[in-house]
Amino acid sequence: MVNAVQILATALAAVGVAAVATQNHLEALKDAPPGITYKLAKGMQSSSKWSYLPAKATKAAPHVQQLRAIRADRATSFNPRSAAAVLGAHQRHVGGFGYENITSTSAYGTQYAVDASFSGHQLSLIIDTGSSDTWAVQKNFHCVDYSGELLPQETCGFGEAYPENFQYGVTNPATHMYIQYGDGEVVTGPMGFSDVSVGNLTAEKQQVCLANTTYWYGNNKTSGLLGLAFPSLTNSYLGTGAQHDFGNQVQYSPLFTSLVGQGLVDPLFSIAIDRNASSGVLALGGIPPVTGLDKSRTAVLDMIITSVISLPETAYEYSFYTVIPDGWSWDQTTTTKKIPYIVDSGTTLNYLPTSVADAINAAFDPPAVFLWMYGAYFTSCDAFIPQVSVVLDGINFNISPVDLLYRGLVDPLTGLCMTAIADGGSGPYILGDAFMQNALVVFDIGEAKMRFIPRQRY
Ligand SMILES: *[C@@H]1O[C@H](CO)[C@@H](O)[C@H](O)[C@H]1NC(C)=O
Ligand SMILES: *[C@@H]1O[C@H](CO)[C@@H](O)[C@H](O)[C@H]1NC(C)=O
Ligand SMILES: *[C@@H]1O[C@H](CO)[C@@H](O)[C@H](O)[C@H]1NC(C)=O
Ligand SMILES: *[C@@H]1O[C@H](CO)[C@@H](O)[C@H](O)[C@H]1NC(C)=O
Ligand SMILES: CC(=O)N[C@H]1CO[C@H](CO)[C@@H](O)[C@@H]1O
Repeated sequence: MVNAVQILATALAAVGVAAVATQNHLEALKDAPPGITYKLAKGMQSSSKWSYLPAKATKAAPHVQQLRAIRADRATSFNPRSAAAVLGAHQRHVGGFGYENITSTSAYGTQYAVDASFSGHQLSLIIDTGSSDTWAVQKNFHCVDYSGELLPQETCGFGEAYPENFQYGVTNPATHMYIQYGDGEVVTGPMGFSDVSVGNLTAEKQQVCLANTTYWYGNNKTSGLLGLAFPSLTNSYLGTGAQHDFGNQVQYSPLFTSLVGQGLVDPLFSIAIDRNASSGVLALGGIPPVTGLDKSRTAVLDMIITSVISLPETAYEYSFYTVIPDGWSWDQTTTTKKIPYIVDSGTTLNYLPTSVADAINAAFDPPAVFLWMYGAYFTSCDAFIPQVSVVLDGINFNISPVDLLYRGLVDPLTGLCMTAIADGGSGPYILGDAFMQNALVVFDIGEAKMRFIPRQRY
């Protein structure tokens, strides 16, 4: 017998490629960079029925949770789970040219934390749209280095460890989570069940991990991570320790899938990032009550899933919500080449194809120049800023001039400031916070659509 949760899990797994590709945009999926696959996500309803959805998808969500930004504040630290970092690590691995230099731009990785609770105990968790498992570190965990050597717990940089055990005990049979994130971080520990609350919603008996061994670059504030990607990316394996190969994997219903399966929310969530990435809002089941939305102009795009093909020795499974814009326009110029872009709040800058990044940066006055040391473009801190927009579903999403030049990010040698338009090399490309600050992004998993509503606040 197939129950509703299974159907949902299958639908959310997004492994299917649509039978009919109706848009010429989808031609763009044929040219994936090495090590990357694109798949069109499959929704739960047939595509002929989605005409009623724009209204539904813009319904206000009562389940809103504030996000707090945690910025990397050291020259050598960055967010190893951002799309830029994951792809960079991967491309280094396969020998491609990609984002090698991003590690030195560090200060521009952003993480967002949300207040959640495990069986009523409040925890600050990083939200991650690229992975699916939800976990918190347990009290007596082992902090290790890349070789498994034991380090003092503080080295891993967690906030408060979760002091209790699983509310409903461990899974039967015993399983453990083993996840390796893009830049090498590893988290493992037993899996069990607890009530998990976020945004005033509680998933009962949610499968989670209480991590007992971690190789982790923490921020000293968060205790774990809340994964918002697909069930197919869950990393649970039979047994208590050593075996975590594909044959041992047992897929389970991750947090958001459970919230939907338990009838608590519609299958969509949305994220609004505030300017300067100081905070934001995660809304479950609808859209948050944020200001400046122009709901008359909602862009609706096919949801594409970009996966990093995992190599046996890396074993990371990361995947990203991706769309194909119509193109870019800046000043009097437009480009209409259709290319997939990952939408990622964990990446600060926008990463564009070299020719487009060059052209937009040349439109600053004085023109921005590429500094290899940072892998980014810099121009005078009082430069004239061009009008730049990304075109989504025929709608121009202007990127505010405030988001195009970081007046606070000054190269000490030249005194120049960094722009938000970076070179994405061979791709995939990224719409990061510099874009997301100008839109509300709706991840409509039920319909396999990404919806964007322009947002202006000045
Ligand atoms: C972590 O938990 C597993 C059970 O999943 C156990 O076998 C292992 O010994 C524990 N490791 C540590 C360091 O506590
Ligand atoms: C939580 O949800 C309940 C029921 O939906 C509602 O009455 C209550 O006001 C909500 N609380 C918050 C803090 O949003
Ligand atoms: C966390 O705190 C330790 C000291 O306990 C410090 O060395 C480290 O730099 C801090 N990490 C971050 C990301 O702030
Ligand atoms: C946000 O950015 C604007 C423009 O760069 C700046 O004027 C403002 O002070 C910033 N706010 C914060 C809190 O950093
Ligand atoms: C600091 C650093 O590693 N810079 C490198 C960035 O990437 C280019 C191209 O691969 C190298 O030439 C730089 O040395």
